[in-house]
Amino acid sequence: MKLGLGLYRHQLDGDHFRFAKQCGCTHLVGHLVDYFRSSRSNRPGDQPVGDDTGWGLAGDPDRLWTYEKLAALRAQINAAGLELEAIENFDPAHWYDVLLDGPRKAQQLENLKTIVRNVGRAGIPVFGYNFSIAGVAGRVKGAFARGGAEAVGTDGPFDTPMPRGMAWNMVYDPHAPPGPEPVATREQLWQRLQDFLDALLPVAEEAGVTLAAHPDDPPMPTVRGQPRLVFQPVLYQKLLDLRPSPRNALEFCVGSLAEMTGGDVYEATDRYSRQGKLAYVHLRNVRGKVPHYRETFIDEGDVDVLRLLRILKRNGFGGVIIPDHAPQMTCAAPWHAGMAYALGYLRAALQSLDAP
Ligand SMILES: [Mn+2]
Repeated sequence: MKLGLGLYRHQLDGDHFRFAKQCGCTHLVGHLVDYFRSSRSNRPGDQPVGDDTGWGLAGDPDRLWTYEKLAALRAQINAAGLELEAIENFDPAHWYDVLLDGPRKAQQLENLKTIVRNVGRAGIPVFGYNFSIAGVAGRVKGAFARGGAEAVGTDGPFDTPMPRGMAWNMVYDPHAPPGPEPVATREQLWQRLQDFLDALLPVAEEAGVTLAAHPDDPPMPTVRGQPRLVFQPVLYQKLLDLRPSPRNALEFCVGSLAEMTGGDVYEATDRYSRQGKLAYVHLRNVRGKVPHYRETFIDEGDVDVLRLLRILKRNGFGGVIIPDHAPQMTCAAPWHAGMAYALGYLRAALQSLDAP
């Protein structure tokens, strides 16, 4: 197993690459969506949370991520002695009507194909996505982790209707007419995923890019009144079986799976890693389940992380593990300290698993 770090768009620079290397990482996962653009409430020093207006303004619908930009990013990361394992998340500006089944859907599926082709040509093996109408919404922030470290969680369902002009918890059209976005049915949402996979998988197969699906975060049956796709562990199997392909795989988020009300995180880890379906792993700890859970330090929540890593090793998982989120530690560099703590813990755990 390989240790990696996920970096937000504004962190894709030499200092953060060196920080990852210093923490023992060999791989990076990069975000190109700017989750903090024109945001009313998000601070770029931590994972995005936002308020009922979402994280902020989505990107430029007409500017797709080019081969040149992706290749330059990979080269810069390689020069720092690291590999770029994945790009994580599409910009809502590039696929809102794929999620909402709107009038620009056909054009936006072409957008996504272009991006996946560019990612493959740049030699980046994985694209992580989260097929979600409301996105990562409804979380709160507080002194939830050990010693009062700031972390996120949920305080109940969040079903305030999603306004028009929003998708995936970002604003793609600030001038949209007022009123709520019509609510989709669960069947419609699965049909939209199927349309996405039918369009993208042949391109991914040709481009050598694995499409890796993140489960719902938070994994509630609805958020903003809109249905969710993978909010129970068993629904990951439905996603895989919908369109079987070596390029249809999982961005396996242990924290989100542990927050789910059904199933069991160890059983789910065994089941999906045995199938060889984990493209890469988000590994964080959590206390409680939806609709009331808290993110914690990696060594203090409900998940026995060492047991989980033993399951991955037993099933031959050789991919990248990143800490996903970490609580903010009280010091001059809260994000760095939180990540360094999680990475140090994971590095020790992986070394001890590999010891004779
Ligand atoms: Mn995750």
